[in-house]
Amino acid sequence: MIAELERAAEALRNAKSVVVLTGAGVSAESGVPTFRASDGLWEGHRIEDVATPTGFERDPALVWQFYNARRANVAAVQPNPGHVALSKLEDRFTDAFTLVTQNVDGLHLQAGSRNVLEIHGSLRETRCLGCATVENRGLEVLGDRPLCPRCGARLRPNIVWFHEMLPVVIWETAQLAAAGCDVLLVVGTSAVVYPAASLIPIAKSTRARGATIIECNLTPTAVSAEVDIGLYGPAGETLPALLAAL
Ligand code: BV8
Ligand code: ZN
Repeated sequence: MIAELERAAEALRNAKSVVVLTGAGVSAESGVPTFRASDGLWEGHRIEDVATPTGFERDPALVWQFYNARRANVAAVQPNPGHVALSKLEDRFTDAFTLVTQNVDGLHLQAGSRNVLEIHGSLRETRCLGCATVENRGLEVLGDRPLCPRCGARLRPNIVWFHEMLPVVIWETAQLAAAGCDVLLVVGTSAVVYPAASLIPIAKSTRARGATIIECNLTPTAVSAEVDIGLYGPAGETLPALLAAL
């Protein structure tokens, strides 16, 4: 691991622009359940029942119960040393650093990361089905049928569900950053959800010699064969170690 750590530090030292892609694994040590740790069930619910537009149409109250439970969970947790290490890494790259996250828990922002692209939305935000207003409601638990204070229509979580498009400008920005980076750090993701996972081939293919891909994960993943450097262990340990090796 030491040799890999030194190779990863060397790649970062020589990088002009860095992109990080994070998934649920970076928040695991904060106590936020990962998405796939269970067998395709998520907090006891089937994904199609709680994280798809049809699931919301079928039973909006169940979906709001699921998201209210996740809001309450995230309200009770703190960023872990992995989140903090990524915010310190950004300090070293000033404006050539983009953190793309699949997570909706807001813990990167809470840890001080600044250039954060939340490509799957945010637990803190609601979106009105009537006037489309997006509001940051913090992590207060909303009822199971919250209504828009402006127009009275039903609210939904401002989250990208399965079968939904990612927010266009945010996703375009993420792709452009990945296409132009020297190092892509992939942290705590099983890399099976698309289009998020496509940032890896994008980073590898669009530059003359491709970016250096570093994977920081508890275990190898579906993309481990494609990465240049693998740092395996808890992100709360590997990321601070990587920062210290810089
Ligand atoms: C789209 C918001 C199309 C919800 C999420 C069939 C039909 C329809 C679509 C598809 C299909 N087949 C494929 C698709 C595409 C689909 C998809 O990718 N499905 C997957 C399941 C195969 N994608 C979509 O539907 C996307 N939209 O395709 O639209 C379209 C096109 C044009 C026009 C209209 C529509 C939308 C995808 C976004 C879905 N929303 N989140 C919410 O969060 O409430 S995705 C959800 O999965 C979470 O965001 C989560 O982050 C993400 C990915 O999971 P991971 O983050 O990777 O988490 P996971 O648990 O899997 O892995 C954790 C990793 O960490 C593990 O490797 C573990 O080892 C590691 N780990 C654990 N502990 C630690 C650790 N590592 C380090 N340290 C630790 N301590
Ligand atoms: Zn409204």
